[in-house]
Amino acid sequence: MRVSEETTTWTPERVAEPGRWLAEAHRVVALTGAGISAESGIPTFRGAGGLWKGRDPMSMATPQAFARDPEEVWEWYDWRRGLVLGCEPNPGHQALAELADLVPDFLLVTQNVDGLHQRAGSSQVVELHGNLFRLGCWACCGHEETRVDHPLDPRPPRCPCGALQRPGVVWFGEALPEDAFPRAHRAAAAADLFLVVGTSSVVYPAAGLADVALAAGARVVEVNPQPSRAGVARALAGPAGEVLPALLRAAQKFRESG
Ligand code: BV8
Repeated sequence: MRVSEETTTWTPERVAEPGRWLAEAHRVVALTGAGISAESGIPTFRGAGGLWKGRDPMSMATPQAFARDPEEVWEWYDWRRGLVLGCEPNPGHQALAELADLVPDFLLVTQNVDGLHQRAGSSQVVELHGNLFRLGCWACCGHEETRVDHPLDPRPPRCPCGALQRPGVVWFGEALPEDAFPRAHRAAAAADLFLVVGTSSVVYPAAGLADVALAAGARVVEVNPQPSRAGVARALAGPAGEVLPALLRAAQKFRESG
């Protein structure tokens, strides 16, 4: 793991400078990963334990797994929906929702499929990897629906076209939603400041967005107890639920001081 020489163990005093960067920025992008939902009680993909309900997310989140055993994969996502519905957004999600009111041009891009950013009040959310509560058609007929009732059913329901329905998420080896990544890429290329929050930065093309921002001259700030990104202007080594509210307060304080 390469750690920036700017790694700062998180303390409220040490977010003053990144807070000023945030207060002075015109175009900000925040890219979030599973880590921002960790304090809400949702396991990360590669965290300690790493198994969800005894299954490895990396082996379940593939079209091959669904083709092999649609009921097992469907039931695993149904379990995740139940888990997420029992969780609440945390102060990290809420801070990013408030950030949208502070920054003239803010885009929230998430790899997460749990919908917690929306439940925290974020309105503009680019979901690169889909959403647990959206259903698609396994035969790709184009039918989509959003279901928030739980449990849906232990077996995959049928699409109106007769094929199985599938979780409306992007599995490994699948293309991202056609408008999501280009929109995120454009915003990263135009950003003054790019926040990387709660991600191990190993899944592409999402992980490449910070490199796009860096190449375009943006400052990159990482928020993660175990920072991993290279080339960042500052790595705040702490939990998003504490660091993001402090960063927002520092920016608001700088703004108020005129
Ligand atoms: C694509 C939805 C091309 C499902 C997810 C071979 C064939 C095809 C593609 C590939 C291939 N080899 C590699 C690839 C590319 C592949 C990829 O990147 N693989 C990796 C594993 C090497 N990517 C893809 O397949 C993508 N598609 O490339 O398509 C294409 C183009 C055209 C046509 C056809 C194909 C699709 C990737 C999307 C996969 N779906 N999720 C589901 O959820 O079930 S990805 C999954 O990983 C989640 O979305 C998750 O968010 C994401 C990334 O993980 P992280 O969010 O970073 O989570 P992680 O656990 O890793 O890290 C958590 C971090 O939080 C840690 O750093 C930790 O320190 C930190 N943390 C912990 N606590 C806190 C905290 N931070 C802050 N606060 C805390 N409290």
